[in-house]
Amino acid sequence: MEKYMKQALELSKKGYGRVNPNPLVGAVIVKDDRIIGSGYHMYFGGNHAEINAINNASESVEGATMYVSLEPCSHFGKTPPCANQIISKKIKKVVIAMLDPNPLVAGNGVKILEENGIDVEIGMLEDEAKKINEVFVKYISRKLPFVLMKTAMTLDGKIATYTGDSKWISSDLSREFVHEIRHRYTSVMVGIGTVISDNPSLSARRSNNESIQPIRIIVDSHGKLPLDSKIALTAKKNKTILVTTSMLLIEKENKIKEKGIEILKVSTENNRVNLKEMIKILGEKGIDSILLEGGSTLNFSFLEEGIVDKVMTFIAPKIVGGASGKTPVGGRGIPLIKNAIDVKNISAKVYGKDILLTAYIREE
Ligand code: AOF
Ligand code: ZN
Repeated sequence: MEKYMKQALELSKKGYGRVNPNPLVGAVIVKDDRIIGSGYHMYFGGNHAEINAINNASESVEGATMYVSLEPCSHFGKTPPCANQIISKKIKKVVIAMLDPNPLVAGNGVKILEENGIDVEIGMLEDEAKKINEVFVKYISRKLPFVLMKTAMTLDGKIATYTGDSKWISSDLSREFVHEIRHRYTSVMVGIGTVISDNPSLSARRSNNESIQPIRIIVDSHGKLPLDSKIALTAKKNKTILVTTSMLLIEKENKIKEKGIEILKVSTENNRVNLKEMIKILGEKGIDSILLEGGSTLNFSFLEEGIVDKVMTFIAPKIVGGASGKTPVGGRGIPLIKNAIDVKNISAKVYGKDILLTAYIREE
């Protein structure tokens, strides 16, 4: 029954921000139309959801049905395979929202369950499940971080007035949601221009809950980072990576390192950081997700390189005009509409006084 899978999916979301780069997984065990156990993957390296649900069960799970948001695993990883545990506890049926894209599992979990006489049903609320795990799905198959480009603009498409003022365009409620995303994502990234103009702290500050702090990544090809910026002053507390090139002078490099900032040097492309190389290295370092928060030059470069997966645009009911006021995506731009970057699956939601548009650049 879908209501049980819905509950498994809701449970899985409790792991947001804590399980990366592993998947968000929830499981509910049902007997005679009653929930007798439930669990979710709580933190990276912890028990898988299925095991937590079995361990939490209030009675024997023999003959019961398990609803689980991801195919049970079949591999020995940090923990033994969940499929084996399901079999030995004599669970009768397993309903799965989505198959596991992890090449170590990929259908093998289902195969083992079926070979052991367990009924398996696949695909209940699959689209919802895939959306919740969109970061995992990309990262496990390509080892590249999932990139979400977030912008907030006025109704007339500006991210700042012509004087450069930008605090605040979107409402409190929209900004609260941004902190929720910073909590969920492994890293948050900006270009050096944004550090110089806004002096952001790039921390996650949810008002009602404790937040997991994202790794802060600054793209700064020449090493212009002000040593008295909030980023530099808080780097000993919040992990920070400065992505730069050989154009960074050694003297400045030492000063940046003294602040507790990790330096990542990559090759240059048109005198700037080679972004494709950068995200490949970040993926290799285990960073599964990047929340890209501007500025407009870096946003365009990311889009141009085809490395953005999802866009979220808050539109505030304000108009500021001004020909020189910045827009969310700057850079050189695309000369012809026929070559515009198409977004897919666009959806709109009202967020306080703002409208949030969400769309995808590439369909996985
Ligand atoms: C999880 N949590 O609830 C489920 C997972 O690194 P390991 O050994 O914990 O294994 C991670 C893989 O296990 C993961 O990529 C996915 O394929 C599978 N299922 N993982 O972290 C869970 N059910
Ligand atoms: Zn497992």
